[in-house]
Amino acid sequence: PLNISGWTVLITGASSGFGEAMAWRFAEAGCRLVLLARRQDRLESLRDQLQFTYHVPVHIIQLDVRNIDEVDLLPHHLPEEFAEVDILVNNAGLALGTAAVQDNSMDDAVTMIETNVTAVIAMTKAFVQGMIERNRGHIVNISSIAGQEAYGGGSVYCATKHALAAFTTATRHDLVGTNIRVTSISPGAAQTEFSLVRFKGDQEKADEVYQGFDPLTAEDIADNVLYACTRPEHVQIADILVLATNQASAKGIARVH
Ligand code: NDP
Ligand code: 8X3
Repeated sequence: PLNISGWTVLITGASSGFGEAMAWRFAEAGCRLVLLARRQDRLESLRDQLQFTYHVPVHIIQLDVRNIDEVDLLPHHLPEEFAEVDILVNNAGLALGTAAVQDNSMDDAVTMIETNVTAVIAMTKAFVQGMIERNRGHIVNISSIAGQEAYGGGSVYCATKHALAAFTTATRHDLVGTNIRVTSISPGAAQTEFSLVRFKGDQEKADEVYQGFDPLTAEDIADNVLYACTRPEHVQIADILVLATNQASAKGIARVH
């Protein structure tokens, strides 16, 4: 495998779930980390634990990725030792609600589109410029099975992840003559704060999503990201679709116990 020790990795949405699990795995691999999310207290505690355990440099950024003017300036505001981002993981994202199309909240729709799509376009533009100059880099976009199939009650979320799938493929086309790799990871049902956010803090409803089967964990997804990033330089993992064992499609879940 490729040794990524000393590489600089920027992870959006590092304050919980997949992003947090990836931070641990990249730290274990000896990477320098830039961790971004809105919840500063979570990031501070994660930074302290990572530095204590792995002694790697960690820089935290409190930012709402929907603030695309700030995103544009991010590469210029990073401390010098973190400025050359080698791996960008566009992970921050969310689903809000399970409304049918006639009941969609336009506020929720705009939040999902801005977070899951617009922000990824802005982050990619901001960081790919330096990657092209250095002819080195890896962009990992966290998509979803919802980027490959659409389901009732998920119209906007599925539309955002389908948009992300198209953006990821087009990004690969634009960068095909460079050494920059572009990867999409598409998880199925994974137990993180995702459902708690989707159901706006209703823990009972969130728990129901995972009842009766063993969902994926954040660590499973972090494993996939690390796998993609540590392949030899001539190997570009384009897309990984990863489901729970008792899952065949987004809603095709067998609840067996
Ligand atoms: P979590 O809710 O646990 O984590 C989401 C992360 O995104 C948090 O760190 C959150 O931080 C951050 N985030 C959300 N909105 C913003 C924002 N506006 N600005 C900055 N950061 C933001 O969920 P997951 O770890 O499960 O989700 C990560 C990604 O995986 C998402 O893109 C999701 O769509 C995708 N996914 C999840 C699946 C699942 O079943 N869990 C399956 C397939 C894909 P903070 O609130 O502190 O800003
Ligand atoms: C999250 C998985 O099936 O809820 O992206 O859309 S699903």
